[in-house]
Formats: sequence, C-alpha cells, structure tokens
Amino acid sequence: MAIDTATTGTIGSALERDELVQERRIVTDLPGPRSRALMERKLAAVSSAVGTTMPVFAARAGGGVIVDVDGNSLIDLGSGIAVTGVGNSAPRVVAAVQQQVADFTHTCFMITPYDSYVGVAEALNRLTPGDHDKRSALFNSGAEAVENAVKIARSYTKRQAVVAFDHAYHGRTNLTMALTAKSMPYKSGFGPFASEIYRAPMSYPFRDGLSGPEAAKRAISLIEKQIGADNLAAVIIEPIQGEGGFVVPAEGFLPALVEWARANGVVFIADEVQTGFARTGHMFASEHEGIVPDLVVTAKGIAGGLPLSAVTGRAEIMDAPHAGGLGGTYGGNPLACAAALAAIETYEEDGLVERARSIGETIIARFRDAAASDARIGDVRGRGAMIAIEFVDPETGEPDAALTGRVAKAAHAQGVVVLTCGTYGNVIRFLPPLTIPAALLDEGLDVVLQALAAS
Ligand code: PLZ
Repeated sequence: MAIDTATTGTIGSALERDELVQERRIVTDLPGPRSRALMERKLAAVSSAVGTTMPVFAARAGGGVIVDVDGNSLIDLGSGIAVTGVGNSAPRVVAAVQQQVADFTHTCFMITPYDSYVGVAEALNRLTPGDHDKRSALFNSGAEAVENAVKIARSYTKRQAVVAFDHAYHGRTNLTMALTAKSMPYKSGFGPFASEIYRAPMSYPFRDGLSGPEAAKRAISLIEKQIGADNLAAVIIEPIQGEGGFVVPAEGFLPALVEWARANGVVFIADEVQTGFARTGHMFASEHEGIVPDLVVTAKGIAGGLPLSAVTGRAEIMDAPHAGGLGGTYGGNPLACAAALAAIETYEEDGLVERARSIGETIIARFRDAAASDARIGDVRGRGAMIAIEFVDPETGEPDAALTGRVAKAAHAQGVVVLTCGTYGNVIRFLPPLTIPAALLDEGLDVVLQALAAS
C-alpha cells in the first residue's frame, strides 16, 4: 500500500514504534508546513461546515501528547473531547483491536452475534450506578445512544414528552438537536426539530445562586405546569454539563429530580457521554451524589477512541421495546467492543479513577490560586479531570468570550491543546487523558496561565 509520507511523516507498523517521548516540543511554526499543506487540501475537499479547533494534523498520539505531521509534540488537554481517557493508542486497546481485526471485522450482532458485545454489556451492567437487574444495548455515537434512550423511555412509559435542560448538549441528529439548548452552531438553520421536547431551567450555581433543592423546585414546577407528569416519558440530563460549560448543578438538584421522576413514573436518563468512565473521579458522575438513573447513556471514553456508545438501565425498561425494535448495522462493532473491554480493564487496573481525582486537584489548585489575583476568573469548577474556568468581565460579571478565545489561541500557539465551551463561549475546559504524566500536566497549565496573564 502506498503511503504519502510527504504529508503524513513516517508511518510504520505500530509494533515497530518507540514509545512516544512525553514532552512539549515545538520544531516549526504552528501550524508547520505539512499541516498548512494538509489544511489547504482539507479546505478543498472537506465541507467547510466541519470546523477545526487547531489547524495541526496529527501523526501519532499517546500518554499526554499529540505529535503532528511536522514533528511538533503538543500537550493534550482535550482527549479529543473527553474520549481518550485511557490515552491514545493505549497498549491494551491496541493489542485487543489488532487481534480482533485479524479474527473478523464485522458480522452484524443482529445476524450472528459474538461474545465481546455481551462482555461489554455485562461490564456496563456491573459498572453503572445501582445493583438492580440491568440490560444494555450498543450503538455507534453518543447522539445515536441518546436517541435510543428516548425511544426506550417512550416505549416503556407509553408517553411522549421529554424534558431537557438549559445549556444541555445531547448531539447533532434531529432528535438530539431538539434536546440540545444552544442554537449556534448546533441548530441554527437545521429545523424543523422533533416535537414533544421541552426545556427546563438548569441549576447553574455560579449564575443563579440557587440551592439545589430551590433549583429543582423551579424546574419541577415548570414541568408540572407546562407539560404535566402524565405526559412525560423522560427527563434527560448531563450530571455535569459538557458543551454547555461544565456546569455542576448545586448539591441536591439531581437527587430531587430523580425522586420526583420516580414518584411520577418518569424515566430518568443520565447522559454520561462526556462524564463517564473515570473522567470525573468516579466511574460515572452520577455517583458523586449517589443518584441511580433509570437509564445511563455512555459513549466517548468507553472504547479508547473507537466509535461505540451504549444505553444501560433497568431490565424492565430496556426490555420494553418489541423484539427487533432496537439495533443498527454497526452497533457494537467487534473492533469497538474489543477496544471497550480493553479500555475498561485499563480504567480499572491502572487506577484511572484515582488519577482523575488527582488531576482535578492539581488543576483546581492552580486556577483557584490564579483567581485570587485575577478577577477575570469568575469561576473554577468541575470534578476530577473535567475542570472548567469561566471568564468574566470583572466589573459587570458578564461572560468574556473574547478573552477566552485569546487565551485558547495563545495556548495553541505554544503547543497546548485546550478546548473552550459554554453557552456564552466563555469557558476553557480541561479534559486531559488520565494517562498524562504529572509534569506534562503542570507544564500545560503553566502555558495556559501565562497565556492568560498576557491576554
Ligand atoms: N451527549 C453529553 O458531550 C458529544 C460534541 C462535539 P456524539 N459532545 C461533543 C461537537 O461539536 O459535535 C456529546 C456529549 C453529550 C451527547 C454527545 C453526542 O455524542 O458521539 O458526538 O454523537
């Protein structure tokens, strides 16, 4: 097979490779000449609607670094949006996928099943909150799993309405666009949206100042008045919001919602697509407040970078749809399942839940310290290796998206991959791989703090 090494750098078999040096190393301008050439090809070949955070093309990645096609080594504080919690090309994942790709690549689980799919379902049933009888079904993307969770909840309750929250993000497909709160860039011009979706106010302690129970009361009262519990199939919520700005609801908000849902026969769906798999310092973020969702949606961190997602939940709810009602050609693809089993083993065997906690402590300490002398840092929040900094105008408290953009851009120019988020675009979020060496994390944070000081 011909490989274009002129633009991709040296490519050899994964087996021949040395371990990636865990360092930040800038050897060209960023982006370098090979990335610039590839960016030109991208512009000519790829829809301009598919964005680029950093115009730097990846050649290899692992541990806490992404090496680009020009030989620059970047510190990864984004994990490809919270996916590579076990690191890129994690050794167990590579070995499992190599074995599986040689054995068979696809049969379709609905045609002739294979054991790794069952193994992933068993692992999810064991790991998700609650010790009740559970079942799982596997899909490809987070959005697809969210859609299926809604289908399952509607089938079980024989009701139609679904409540999502302010600042929510659940995907880009038609139903999940309707569930997602933010118009630009996710929804604008893409309607009409799915019907029977309603929005309730979120608990956003930094901005609403409400206690958890107060915020829950506000949301429940709106739901009861505007929809009526009898019409409501499901409430769906991210236990810590992701794209919406790493909003951690005030303590007591989630338990009050779960209690209300249970009392009213409403299926409580936790979208743990971004928060799942050790990311927040628990295997699932629902555990921080001890809530037990009826359905848990997972994706991203589940399979070390291979596309896989799942819905896991109470057996009687999961079994409600008719036989053949759930599925898809690729759902639970064997390569993705092999990767998931290896990734889950890695989270558990390598102590990555604990590692997420210590990453969080480091990031929070650095930014709380900086906030003491920089009033533009309005809030430092999050859990585990899912931490956000919300930037504001010190005088007015208004969101400062321009500052946020400048800080991210300056960090990118210094070889640190950071992502922004938030309804108001004023949040920098940290989602490092849980395998990032401590010294590299510190260096990445130094760069971001210097970028802030200079912005
Ligand atoms: N639910 C909570 O965070 C994906 C989207 C990035 P898919 N978040 C990153 C972008 O701009 O598209 C996400 C999420 C939560 C659902 C999803 C959707 O997961 O795998 O992207 O479909």
